[in-house]
Amino acid sequence: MLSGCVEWPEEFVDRYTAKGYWNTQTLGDLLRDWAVSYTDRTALVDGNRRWTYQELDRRADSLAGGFLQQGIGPEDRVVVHLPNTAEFVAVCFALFRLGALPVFALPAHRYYEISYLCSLAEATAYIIPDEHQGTDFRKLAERVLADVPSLREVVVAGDPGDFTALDDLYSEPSPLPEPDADEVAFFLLSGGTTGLPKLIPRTHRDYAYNVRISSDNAGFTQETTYLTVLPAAHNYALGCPGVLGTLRSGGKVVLADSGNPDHAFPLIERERVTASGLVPPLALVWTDAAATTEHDLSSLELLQVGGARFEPAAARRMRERFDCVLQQSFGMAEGLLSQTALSDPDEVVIETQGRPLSPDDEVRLVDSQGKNVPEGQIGLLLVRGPYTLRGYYRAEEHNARDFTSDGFFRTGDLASRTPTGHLVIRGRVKDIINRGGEKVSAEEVEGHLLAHPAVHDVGVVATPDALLGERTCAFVVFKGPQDRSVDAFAELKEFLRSRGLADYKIPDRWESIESLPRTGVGKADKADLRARAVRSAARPARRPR
Ligand code: OOB
Repeated sequence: MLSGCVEWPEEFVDRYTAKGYWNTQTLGDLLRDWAVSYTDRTALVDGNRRWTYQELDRRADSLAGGFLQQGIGPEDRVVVHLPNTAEFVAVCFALFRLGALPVFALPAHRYYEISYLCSLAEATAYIIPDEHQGTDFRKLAERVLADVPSLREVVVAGDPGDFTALDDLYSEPSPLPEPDADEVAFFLLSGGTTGLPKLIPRTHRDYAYNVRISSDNAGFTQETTYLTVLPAAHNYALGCPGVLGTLRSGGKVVLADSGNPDHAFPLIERERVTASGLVPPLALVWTDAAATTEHDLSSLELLQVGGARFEPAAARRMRERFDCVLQQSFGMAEGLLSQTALSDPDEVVIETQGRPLSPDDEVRLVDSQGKNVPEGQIGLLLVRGPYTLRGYYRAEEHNARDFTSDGFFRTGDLASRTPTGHLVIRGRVKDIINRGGEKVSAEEVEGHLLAHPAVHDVGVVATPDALLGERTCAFVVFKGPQDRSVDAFAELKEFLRSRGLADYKIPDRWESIESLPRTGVGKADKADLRARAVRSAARPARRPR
């Protein structure tokens, strides 16, 4: 396995292979099979473009040849920063076939995240759109290129400016390297328990299994039309079952740039969409919009909701509003997927986050000493299994903390289990804000704020929100009393933007505080801060700009 990654111990390799979970096909091989089985059926719809399975397969080969000529080869890390477009899918398969390793950045990421990812992964190439939602990605790339020594190549989907055009890379098919299925296929980003995101290596065989079990659990077939509204670069929409699970089933993937009902509902009607995956805030918006829409949504058979806690009341309303199956989905880029089944009764779908998908997902719920809690009680969720990582990439120190000595991943989530084995996610101990499915590491934002000369100390916590579930609240201890104004917060926001932080990480609410409350061991008392944030939310917000 790629150096810097942690292998599964041999006994597990043998077990997962013997049970047929893992096999020798790479993700690139799978597309070859699908092109043979599904030939000229539509694989992708992107605006007015439609690619068949054969065309996607041809494009993947042709692009892979072009990447190779450009000097991008096996084990090269390539930061892929593309929105939901057909190019995203073609680029993924081209890189899978080469054994080059996509590092999936989210469309919302900006200079700070991208330069960090490129440096951490020692990326040789960076793939971008020309522009997306008002941002010129070529400008972003210029900055990143100047700062990251390993980066040699910027490839642009669209008008390349001074860089290389993706369209120019399509070339005559040439012999390609043949990566092994036990190798890393790509990197996902961790939602972050610590300051900076970590890279999660996913192998061909573990992810192929992930895609297989999740598309089976969702009942995907050739008749499936999946609408991709969340970023396809995120595990949930990529392969749970998402884009890859639809392609595996011979269905049609409709790529959308936004989940806004104004955009999504006409697409559902036009393409006769049968399934989609949403985060809870989007589920709320769809539920409201469906009441008055003039669009025909009757083709919908399955709506998945996951990424953050879905309140039972909201789930119930959605279940009543849409004449289709609701599926709760609890997952993580690190691996474990727990989803309700199509046949689960309403109460289970509304109240639980389903059951782990593999019979060999070993889930433990433990107390702070690592002892199993009694059945039905809340514990820290640990997991080990055939598609859950054994270690982050190049992160020995974190790995020592985030994994038990026998290889269980400490998810940082709190859960309980019903007598039927369904998981109910009850909270978490990791220091993140789950902003409607988008994960914000408190430590990361605090680090940036501490770099501002007026800031003496800072604590970032979640505050409850009716739409997003949680929003971010920053408690700031200023160095001087003159700084404690709304203007000072506006400046801090601007400061975070100027550092190139993704917009979703910028705190929604700001409070100044004399000093941070401390726990007995001197750490910032986040529980106290959260309680203060709830109290202050009852007062009018101080939201600069
Ligand atoms: C998904 O993946 P990530 O990596 O962005 O975030 C994982 C974390 C989990 O550890 C948990 O804290 C939270 O997001 N989470 C949920 C949840 N689903 C994820 N918390 C409560 N209820 C849920 N249903 O978010 C992800 C990956 C694949 C499929 C679905 C979600």
